Amino acid sequence: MRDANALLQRRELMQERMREDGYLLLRGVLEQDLVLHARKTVLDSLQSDGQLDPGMPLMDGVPKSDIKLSFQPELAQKNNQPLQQLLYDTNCNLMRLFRRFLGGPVLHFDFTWLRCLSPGLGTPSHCDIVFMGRGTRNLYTAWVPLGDVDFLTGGLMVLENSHTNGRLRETYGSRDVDSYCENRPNDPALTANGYNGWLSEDPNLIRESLGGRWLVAEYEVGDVVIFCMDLVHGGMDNRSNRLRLSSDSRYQLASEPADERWIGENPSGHSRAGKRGRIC
Ligand SMILES: O=C(O)CCC(=O)C(=O)O
Ligand SMILES: [Fe+2]
Repeated sequence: MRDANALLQRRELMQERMREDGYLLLRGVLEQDLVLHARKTVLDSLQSDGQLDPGMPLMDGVPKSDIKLSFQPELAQKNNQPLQQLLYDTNCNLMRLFRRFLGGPVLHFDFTWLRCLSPGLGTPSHCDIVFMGRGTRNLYTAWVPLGDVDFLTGGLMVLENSHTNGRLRETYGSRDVDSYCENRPNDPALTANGYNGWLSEDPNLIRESLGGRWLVAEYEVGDVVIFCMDLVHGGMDNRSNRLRLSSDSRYQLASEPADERWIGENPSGHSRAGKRGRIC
């Protein structure tokens, strides 16, 4: 991936790069003390639940060998005050960055996707639009490494130019994981085994079929990647003995419609309350 730090002061240049690449990699722009504090808060909580190897330093985040963790949004909520501040405080760098990039007052989703990925396979390839596409498409994800993430630990990867694929946008990209057929009793989409939203579980196959390269980077505390809803991305495998900690959160102009599943005190998310029927 290439970084976009040189464009930071100019909204038009950031917008142009986003149209061109589908992502902006920004190095060292977040408050490092808040990132580390957020990491510590997550690890403190895992440690008090007995999930970390007590023989290893806390901040290394080494899980016990029999512990499998992945998506842990409960560790991102109000009790993780430094993370909330880092991601959503209007006076902190990330919200300021979005104000500049979007050019107006910013609305963020209240739900935070917090990941503590155990050693093992990475997040399958997907576009975010299928999980959060009921409002504006002018919506962006901020992927924030909560700690340094090298190639062994495996962070975010993005598929080059995939956001410009019109056919993908019209097919896969027009789906909604929480939509079901009202006129089909017991539509499996209503159950927990409904469509999971993945484009592919095999990053090599999807690259061969869509073209482009998988673009990767190693990340440090303070970095962030911002990307658009149509960019195919995933997570690299974690081949280390540590957890890979990161958060992803979402931002848009406050003046544009928002996907109600992710807004409010207790967002409905992909629960039954978030399902929407249609006639098929
Ligand atoms: O962190 C990951 O493994 C996946 C991240 C992701 O899908 C996202 O930020 O939207
Ligand atoms: Fe995603």
